[in-house]
Amino acid sequence: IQKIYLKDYTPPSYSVEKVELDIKLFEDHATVDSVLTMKRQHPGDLVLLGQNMELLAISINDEALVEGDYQLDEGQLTVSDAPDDAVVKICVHHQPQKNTELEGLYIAGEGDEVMFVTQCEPEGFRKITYYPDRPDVLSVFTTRLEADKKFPTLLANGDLIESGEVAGDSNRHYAIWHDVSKKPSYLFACVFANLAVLEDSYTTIEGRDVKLQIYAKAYDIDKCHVAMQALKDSMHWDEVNYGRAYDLDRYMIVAVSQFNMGAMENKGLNIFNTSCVLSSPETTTDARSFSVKSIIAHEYFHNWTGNRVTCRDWFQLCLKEGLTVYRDQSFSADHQSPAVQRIDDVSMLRAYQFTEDAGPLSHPPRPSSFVEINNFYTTTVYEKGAEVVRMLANTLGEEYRQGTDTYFERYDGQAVTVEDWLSALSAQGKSVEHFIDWYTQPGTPEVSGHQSFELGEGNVGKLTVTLSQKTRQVEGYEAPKALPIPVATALFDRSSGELIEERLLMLEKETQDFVFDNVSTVEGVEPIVSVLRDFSAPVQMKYQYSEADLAFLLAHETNGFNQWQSAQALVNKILLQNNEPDVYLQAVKKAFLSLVQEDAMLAARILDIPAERELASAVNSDYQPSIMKQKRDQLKANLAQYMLDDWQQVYQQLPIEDYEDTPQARGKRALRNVVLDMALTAGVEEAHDWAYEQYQTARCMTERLGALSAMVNYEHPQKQAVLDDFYQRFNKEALVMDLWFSVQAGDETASIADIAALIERKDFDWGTPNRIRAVVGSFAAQPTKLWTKEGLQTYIAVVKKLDETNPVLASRLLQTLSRWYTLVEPVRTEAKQQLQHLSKQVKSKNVTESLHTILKA
Ligand code: BAL
Ligand code: ZN
Repeated sequence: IQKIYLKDYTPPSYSVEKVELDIKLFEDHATVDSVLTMKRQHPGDLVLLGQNMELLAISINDEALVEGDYQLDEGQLTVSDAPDDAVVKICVHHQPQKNTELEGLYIAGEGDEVMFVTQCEPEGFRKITYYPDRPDVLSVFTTRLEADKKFPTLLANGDLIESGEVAGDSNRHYAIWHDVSKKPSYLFACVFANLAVLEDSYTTIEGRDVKLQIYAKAYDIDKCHVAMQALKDSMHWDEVNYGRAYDLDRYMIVAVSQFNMGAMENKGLNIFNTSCVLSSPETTTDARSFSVKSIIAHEYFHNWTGNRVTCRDWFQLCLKEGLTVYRDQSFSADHQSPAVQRIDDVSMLRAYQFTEDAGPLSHPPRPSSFVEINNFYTTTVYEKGAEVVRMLANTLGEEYRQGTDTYFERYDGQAVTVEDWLSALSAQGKSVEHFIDWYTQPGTPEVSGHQSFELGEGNVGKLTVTLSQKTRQVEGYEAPKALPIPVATALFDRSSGELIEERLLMLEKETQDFVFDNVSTVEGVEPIVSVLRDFSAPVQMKYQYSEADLAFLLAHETNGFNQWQSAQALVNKILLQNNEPDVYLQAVKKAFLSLVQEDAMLAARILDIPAERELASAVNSDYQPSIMKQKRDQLKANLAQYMLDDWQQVYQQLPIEDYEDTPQARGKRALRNVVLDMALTAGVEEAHDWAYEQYQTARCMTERLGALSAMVNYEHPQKQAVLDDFYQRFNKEALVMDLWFSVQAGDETASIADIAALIERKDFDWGTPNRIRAVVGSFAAQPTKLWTKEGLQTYIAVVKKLDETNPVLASRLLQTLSRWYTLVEPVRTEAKQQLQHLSKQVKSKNVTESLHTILKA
């Protein structure tokens, strides 16, 4: 297995000035004829990459090459003495009908619903034809598609310039698309399908009329309006916030059920997992619908951050992903309570990225080596990458926007590096180039801190905040350096609860004192500092707070994120340090009741108790899932009991209302479901009736699913009847059936055998990652089941099966087991043995690399 290193990067020997593709789809195969107009740029061989295909013919400047004129091994075709100007013609043959990997050109769906689509990022184009398939080779593509007329929808990037019937064959037709923008091959896309289309238009700030099209199955087309509106909102948002307008006359989105990622930003032709584009109140929860909007925004924002300015090599993946995630998070924060947006982003970061960084898969946002780049589409590259951009933006303040303008002006049409990005941001005068260490150093820094106060005359004093940082040494990396860590703070007067001062502290050394002079207090009492407001840096913050301090901040912080964070810190003291719950219970009840009217969604979040998976990431040895679960359940039960009288009152203040898609209405629905769950935990008898009533009268999926989950999790006598009813109502809706599977796999009372039975069902579709994730994801979220002999056997069997058909997905699922070595015996040894056994059976590069890394722990 070959490892690739960033330090070995060399620029391509040849550019591709233009490329003409002719892709013909037949009943059991496809042929691809391509003409690449190549030009030498640097000394070296002419290298083309290709996999899983048969080379039928190759010529250079119309001279046919025969074996011996080129070398072909391990997916690389090399011509050693090619001319400086080379028109390379290639003809290949492959079978997308047999391609189950969801990469390259592949089949999706079955029967009447069959379609063929592409996924090229990162290295799928080489499964379509031989090509210099690397992100720093940009070219202008013209694509001819030809197929049977049973595929009336023929789409590729750019503009449609011609279409018609194939001469001499009235059953076949063709379409020719031309994309004027230079792009790397990973942004190529084409589609052969039978789809309906929802159309709209948008006029850019530059006056360009853009045709907007969302393609989906005819029966799904009325679920595309949310996405269409989000697309228009995103186009406007990017003009206002980043000064970026769209640059083609057409923007297309295609919905496909079988897709490994959420979506893909191919130039002018995004391909979306149906789960990330379809939305309707009856079939889609609020949470999912909101993420549809963010993902639409994410892919649209890539048009500038990724497509027009792209990555020089795949080590720079976080350059486009971190920046684009930061942009979609900012967009989303403008469409709901910003505190809730931040809470959700940080919860996700802590539950997944912190866990990844705490184990053998730890890597920096810009890794320095890889075997299989598909294994690096990680939360570290995406979410930690976004946190680094957030720190840059906050550090630069108003100069951030000028910095991004410089980035786009300087590098438009180029393939660049993280260093280029930092250099553009630094061009206004304030340098942020030292943030490069955040991109290259792995591990989550731990920041500890405390404060001291000297009171002077007239209740005015000097407050000193001492902060220290430490990052663990990750094997294979240099000794960790001190990083620039922006710590947003606010001082509060302890007696009045008033905010005194806000300040951004920049911790750059191992330990630093920050002095607040002349702090006026009301009664001379030491002020309290709220640190890391809005989670201003992706660190583990260990500030010396007493329970009383945290209760104070929960009551008085004006920053909703830090209010929530104070509740979380109190929970951690109970679950991880065995504190008594009294202070937490009082403080959280008070905060909850004061937030209910003002921000229902935030009120619901204040009751959050971190998921078992997140709690586990803080435990590095002898982790006992059942003990952790017991403690967590106990605390939840305590809270539910403590607020027993509130649930009824709050639930009744939240009657089912007509569906509205506003932050307030979504907040009320979220709160209603949380309160229902708490009431059931508290054993409120009537709550079973509320659940049943809510299920029956639900006007949208958030209400119906909330009720269904409550009835399933709390063993309602009608549990099976509502599951059957849900099935009857929605069994034609694949995405809703994913929820049906997920609720059952997440049912606390379900045994491993019950989960295995779900996997064995006929409608557990091994070709559709959404369905697999629905079951396996809910299963893996329950450590008490996953970390058992039978649990591991069931989980690993899924990975093994997918290793053969969909290695990208197999490897991602496997990564969930990366913390096996932290488990208490005998599960630790059991897990190790099962993983070792798996390593003898798997074939794909993806799973092999992940297993190798995981087993090193
Ligand atoms: N570029 C892969 C999918 C995404 O991040 O948008
Ligand atoms: Zn992306």
